[in-house]
Amino acid sequence: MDLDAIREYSALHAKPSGLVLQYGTAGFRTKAEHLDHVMFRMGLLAVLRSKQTKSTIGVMVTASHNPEEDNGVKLVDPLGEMLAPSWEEHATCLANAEEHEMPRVLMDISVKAAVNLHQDAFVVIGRDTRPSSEKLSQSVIDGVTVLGGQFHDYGLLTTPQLHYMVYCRNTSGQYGKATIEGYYEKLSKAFMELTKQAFCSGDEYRSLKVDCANGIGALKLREMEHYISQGLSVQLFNDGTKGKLNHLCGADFVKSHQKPPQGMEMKSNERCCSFDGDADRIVYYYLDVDGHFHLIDGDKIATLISSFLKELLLEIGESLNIGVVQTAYANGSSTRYLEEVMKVSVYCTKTGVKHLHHKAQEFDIGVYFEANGHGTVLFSKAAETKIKQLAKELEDKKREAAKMLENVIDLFNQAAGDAISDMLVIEAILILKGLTVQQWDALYTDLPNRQLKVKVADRQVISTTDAERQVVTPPGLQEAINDLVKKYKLSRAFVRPSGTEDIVRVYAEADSQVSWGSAIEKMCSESLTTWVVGLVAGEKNYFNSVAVSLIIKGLMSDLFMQIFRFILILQNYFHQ
Ligand code: NG1
Ligand code: ZN
Repeated sequence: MDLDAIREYSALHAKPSGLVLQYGTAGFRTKAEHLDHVMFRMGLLAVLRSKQTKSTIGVMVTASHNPEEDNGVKLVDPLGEMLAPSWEEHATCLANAEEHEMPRVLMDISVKAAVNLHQDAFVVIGRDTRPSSEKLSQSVIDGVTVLGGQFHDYGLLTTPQLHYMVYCRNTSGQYGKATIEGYYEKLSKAFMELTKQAFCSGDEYRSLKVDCANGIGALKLREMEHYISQGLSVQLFNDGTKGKLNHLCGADFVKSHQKPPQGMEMKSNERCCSFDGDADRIVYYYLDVDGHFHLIDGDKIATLISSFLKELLLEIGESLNIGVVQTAYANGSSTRYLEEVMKVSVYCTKTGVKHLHHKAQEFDIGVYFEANGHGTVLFSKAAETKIKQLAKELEDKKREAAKMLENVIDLFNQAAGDAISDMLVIEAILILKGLTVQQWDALYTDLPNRQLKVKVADRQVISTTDAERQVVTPPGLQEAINDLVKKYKLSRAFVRPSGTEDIVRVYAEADSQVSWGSAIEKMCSESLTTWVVGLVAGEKNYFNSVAVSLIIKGLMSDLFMQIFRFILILQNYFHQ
């Protein structure tokens, strides 16, 4: 390790002193102008990780659904997975080391992780369309080269495409060709094979409107369009030619506001979907004839996919086990439907795809989706081999089903949740089953729910257990939630600190039959008074329990939202 060269280059990417960042749920994320040193250092770290694993490592420059001014970076491990937890800690230490300590911290990491510094290193880099991404990815490259690593810069890629490239490179091409054409060819071949036997082929099934969040998804879908045009016609909106990335559009906006994105022309009953800014999430939606908006989120995507897979398995007569993995944000109706109607096993993990991915690997077929539309399906090696063998051996209908499964395996991105790949799987299923978007939506009815962000002085005062469904600290908060929840039918609420933003998230859902009516105003104002009193008296915890109380009591009320905004304004006032 040439420490002098590292020191010299690092000075060109100097860390603002005192800045502390954490490698969170999806790497580092903050305002782009604070990230130059982090990028350089992640280039260094990627080289160490590559040497240690003797594999290609990925570095993706993106802040996904966050505003255009933000950026972020995450490392991709050899099989296309998220970085191992012990290396997340190394990443945090390295990013936060003050300038003069950085070379020592780098050495410490290589000693702790037993990195053979003589080993070769190879790093692949991708970036999204943010204005800041190009320069930041150059800083990553500086980090890689100063430590003697080789690299390939893919330039503009969706996040899941970079995961795919890493996976291909570390399996000697067995998973696919590590080029953008290789990706398009693999997916489009599987999609066309899968849909060619489809019975129904009316226009209604073959056209889809896609909101690309003004992000990378638009560029990549446009490149891919002609590969799939015989099976599906996509009409792109928010393609980045006019609007701002993720602004009033994209999967995160649609899911959290439960309304259509701006810039999309929707007619009733048309099937529409939204990607997020780096195209690893997707949600569907439509307007009914009365103009009501219907959201089809990750939970319903998981349900559609698992019922399709289950039918195919029944057809071929194999009892491969399917597990569906969700987080606490999954709507209670989806969990009930999966367990009680479809009779599949459902598991809950902590938020963040790395947790879901890990759990899904335990099954022959692991279906995982976050409610926000981030997810994929994993097939174990044994299941894949078995399916391939059956596709050769079986006859007639059984063989057809096995072949379909074979194509489904190829169509899913097994390295990471992927909006393009998930979209093609969903479209294929709808075509094959002749399902309209309304019929899909009608599988079950979501419980009304709300998710809010709350700014607090220190989000770390909240710690949780039981896959984030129970609060451990501060004391008394879980009891307050329990007291509220038990008053309402099918209700559930939880609070957890975000891993990607400096906020606390509050979630609540309850049966739509609950009468919310006239008591809301009174309850809200009572709670507001109590909260202000609590805050003045220095009871920091009070805000959270009151937020839950408000949410659960006022679930259906616009008035509630107004009052809640008022609370936030007041809270900021008290924090000044
Ligand atoms: P945090 O900020 O930890 O809640 C959010 C999403 C996650 C995941 C990550 C990474 C919710 C409630 N949380 O995490 O599901 O997608 O961002 O992008 O949607
Ligand atoms: Zn994303």
